[in-house]
Amino acid sequence: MASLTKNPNVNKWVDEMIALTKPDKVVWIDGSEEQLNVLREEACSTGEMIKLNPEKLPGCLYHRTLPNDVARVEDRTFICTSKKEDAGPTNNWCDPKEMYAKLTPMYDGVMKGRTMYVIPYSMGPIGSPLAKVGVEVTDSIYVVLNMAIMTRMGEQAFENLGDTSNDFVRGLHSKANVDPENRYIVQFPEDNTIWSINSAYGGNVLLGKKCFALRIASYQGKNEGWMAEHMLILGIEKPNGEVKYVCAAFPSACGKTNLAMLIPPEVYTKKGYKVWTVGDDIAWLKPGEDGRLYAINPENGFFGVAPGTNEKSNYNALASTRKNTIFTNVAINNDDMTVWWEKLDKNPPVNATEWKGTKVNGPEYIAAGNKLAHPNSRFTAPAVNCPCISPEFNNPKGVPVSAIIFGGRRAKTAPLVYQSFNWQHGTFVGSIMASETTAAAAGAVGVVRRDPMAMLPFCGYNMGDYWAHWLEMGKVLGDKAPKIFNVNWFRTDDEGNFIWPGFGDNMRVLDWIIKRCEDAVDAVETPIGYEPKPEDINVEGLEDVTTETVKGLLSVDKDLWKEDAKGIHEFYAKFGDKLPKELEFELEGLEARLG
Ligand code: GTP
Ligand code: SPV
Ligand code: MN
Repeated sequence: MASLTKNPNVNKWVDEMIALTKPDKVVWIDGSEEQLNVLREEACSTGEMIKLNPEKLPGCLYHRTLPNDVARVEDRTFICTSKKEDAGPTNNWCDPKEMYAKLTPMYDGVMKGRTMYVIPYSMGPIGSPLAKVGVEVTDSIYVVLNMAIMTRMGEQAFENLGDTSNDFVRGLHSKANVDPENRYIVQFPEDNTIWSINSAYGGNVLLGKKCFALRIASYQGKNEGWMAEHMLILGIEKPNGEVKYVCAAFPSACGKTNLAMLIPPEVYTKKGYKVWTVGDDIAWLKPGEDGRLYAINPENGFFGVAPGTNEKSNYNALASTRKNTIFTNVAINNDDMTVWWEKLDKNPPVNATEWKGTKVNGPEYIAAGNKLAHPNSRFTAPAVNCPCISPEFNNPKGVPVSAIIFGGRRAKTAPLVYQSFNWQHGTFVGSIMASETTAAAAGAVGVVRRDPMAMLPFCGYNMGDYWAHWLEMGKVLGDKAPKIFNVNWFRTDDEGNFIWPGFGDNMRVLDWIIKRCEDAVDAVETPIGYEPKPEDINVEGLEDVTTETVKGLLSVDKDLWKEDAKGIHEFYAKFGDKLPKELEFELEGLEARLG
């Protein structure tokens, strides 16, 4: 099939990939519905995808991956820069030459008997000065159909690139034999290149997402004066119609999609407050002409965690999945070919197929201690489906950011919310983030680990240089910089129950944050930062939470924090002289204030 572009750089690279992988057939993805329909039919005829109930879930498809291929694999993810220190102590590193030499034989002829799909895509709105183009070649229809939802895919991306530019990210993916022993997710930031092999799962293979929009883009952002962050973007509309935008960085499966789409509690909706979603996972941020920081969402859909999503916890996410959505590793209700996952409702299907593909009696299977859906099962839903998608979603300029919020899962240490003293201290607050691990990555769940800015698995260069870049951006933005906050929805009581109701009620905390940005409310200075006066968190309409509860949620246990500071010293020590001295200074300041 003929190429869709005259761009010689693209054509040369695609030819090289064809020569390497030797597919039987090459299909250029133009992005048309006709072409996508042919691929959907083909995938359903081979069993790769399953068509769901056309009345209840129109346009929806189901896919299950191999049980050994259900999450990102951080230990098999590499940053290959010529110098080891440019990848830094938190990334797996390998010399690019060595890595190319190791992987090239694995790709040699890997697409024999298969079709190669060439996917042009734009990360960011078409025509946006902040957008960037990628081309992914893959032997997976599942990847094509997901990229069709997650990105602006097809010929239009080549219009953005033009006929001569060489500024596109080259992504090579083959599922090969889906062999976990030979699975590699490799970024070559210096070559604008990503090679992924032996996986067919989400973040490992939808190369526009974590591999490009975070790992490669964070590296580009450092060199070009912008930032790529693991952040949601939301707009809070106030009763007077004004909209304030905030970005929030939480680690994987720690609540970004939920916060991005929240429905405020009645005390707020009846006054006229509303929340608009711009993005739920990734933000690209750049100073605008007015000197403020502007954010775009490079994605075009949501690759969201299914379990826990329901009418109450996230009405808007659930509504987004009712048409033209792909479900991965959830359970099927065979009576009506719909989908089910833990906490969707209280009625697991009796005639169920669990995520690995075995027919089971749902209630009995669960009673025996099993899960019907994998904990990291996901939906891929088009952003246009979201009832609260922001009118600014496609704005090529992005939205101006008033506040940046960090957060993680901490059972004890971190309070409900606090504000940093300034940008430099805020960078410190982001750098010391820690969170309990989740099912979004392979490995143990529930272990506390440092996850600076929620970027530990996604920073495409030395984290010390990344912090320096943050500090530099603060200098560029000056007094127009967003205010920086930290939140924790996950404090638990002695029985391990979450104390804060979370979800829609997180609006009560956002309210205080916005007021702080407007200088409309006072704060209390504590050793760790500014905290709300407990009575300034609105608890009207809450059943189990009083101002007294809030007071508890805001308490700072100095001994726990002193213990934490020791851990931070150890963590910082890994970075040697790459650690910005400003952060060392902030850590000393914290310890001095703790006494
Ligand atoms: P990634 O897509 O992996 O980056 O995840 P995410 O950060 O978008 O997380 P998501 O919003 O999908 O939430 C993951 C899990 O956290 C779900 O099981 C939610 O039910 C749960 N969760 C989200 N928000 C809250 C909250 O405010 N409180 C509590 N207790 N749980 C929450
Ligand atoms: C995450 O793990 O942070 C995700 C899902 O958003 S994945 O696309 O697999 O990275
Ligand atoms: Mn994520």
